[in-house]
Amino acid sequence: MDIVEELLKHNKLALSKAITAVENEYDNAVDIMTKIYSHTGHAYVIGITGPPGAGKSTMTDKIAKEYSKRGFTVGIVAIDPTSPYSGGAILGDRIRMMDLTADEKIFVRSMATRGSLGGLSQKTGDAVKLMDAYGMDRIIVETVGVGQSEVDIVKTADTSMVVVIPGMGDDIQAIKAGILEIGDLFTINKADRDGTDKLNIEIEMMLELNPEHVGWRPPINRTIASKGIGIEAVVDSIEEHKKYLEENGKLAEIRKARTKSEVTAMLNDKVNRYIDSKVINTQEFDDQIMKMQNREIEPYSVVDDIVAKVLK
Ligand SMILES: Nc1nc2c(ncn2[C@@H]2O[C@H](COP(=O)(O)OP(=O)(O)OP(=O)(O)O)[C@@H](O)[C@H]2O)c(=O)[nH]1
Ligand SMILES: [Mg+2]
Repeated sequence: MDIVEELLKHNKLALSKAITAVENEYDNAVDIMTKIYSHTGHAYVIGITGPPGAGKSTMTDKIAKEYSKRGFTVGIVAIDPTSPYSGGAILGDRIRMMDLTADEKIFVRSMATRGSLGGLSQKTGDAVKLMDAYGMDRIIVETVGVGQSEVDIVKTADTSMVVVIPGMGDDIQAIKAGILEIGDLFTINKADRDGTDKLNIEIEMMLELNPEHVGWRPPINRTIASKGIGIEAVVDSIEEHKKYLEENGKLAEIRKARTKSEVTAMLNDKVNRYIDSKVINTQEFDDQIMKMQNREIEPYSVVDDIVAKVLK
């Protein structure tokens, strides 16, 4: 089958095959991405991040169903964490999201991290574009928010939601450190637990001190995701943020910045690969290094010469 043609006709098997091609860097991956690009830019992308076990998958499941109820199609990209924090979470995600596959309007795809987070953010971006070209109205990217790379993945999103839970103790420091800046929305999940009010106040105080959010005050919602409580309000908040970004021209702005950083990453990647194969891994380069060791030549002009040659 022609994967691109079928994908554009809303064939889920084609979508699945296209994501597999991108994930595994098959030969046809670049061709697929090239052909679908002009069909992207319609979906609205929501990033959901937060500490391990916060209920992100449960929440994603419920949000997708709420969107489906409102008549939207939803694609989900779940980043399978292979970090030591979350042993067994992979199977858990699959099981919890299993009943979503019964919904025609929803498509779920897990992506393995396999320890290569750098490449993962590009692959996540490609998976999102494939779902976008397929015609998904909303795309949710779920990732565990523990490191910078995960934060990068969330940058694929138009609206980012940070899920936190009461009783994290000092872990709130971790949220302060990196994730706070990216939160357009905060959701306190497991609000059936003690410490919800205290956490709410803490987040409010942090937001107070954070000058990033001019014009948009990130709402703090409370949910019990496992029971589906509070989900409608979360979806309302997401849609309000979308409206805010659109009405202020900010959506176009952040999407332009995203395109720029994506293309910059692609460019750097390509140039680095080229230099690796044509320069670094050559006998000539080895010889030059040896001469530098012996102080027969100096590296500065060598680098200038190489750059001039490569750019020619
Ligand atoms: N008490 C309570 N438990 C919840 C709630 N929401 C989710 N859970 C439970 O919390 C556990 C973790 O939920 P997940 O949805 O897998 O959490 P996650 O953030 O996706 O986890 P990782 O992907 O492993 O980081 C599950 O056992 C859920 O049933 C809630 O609101 N209250
Ligand atoms: Mg999960």
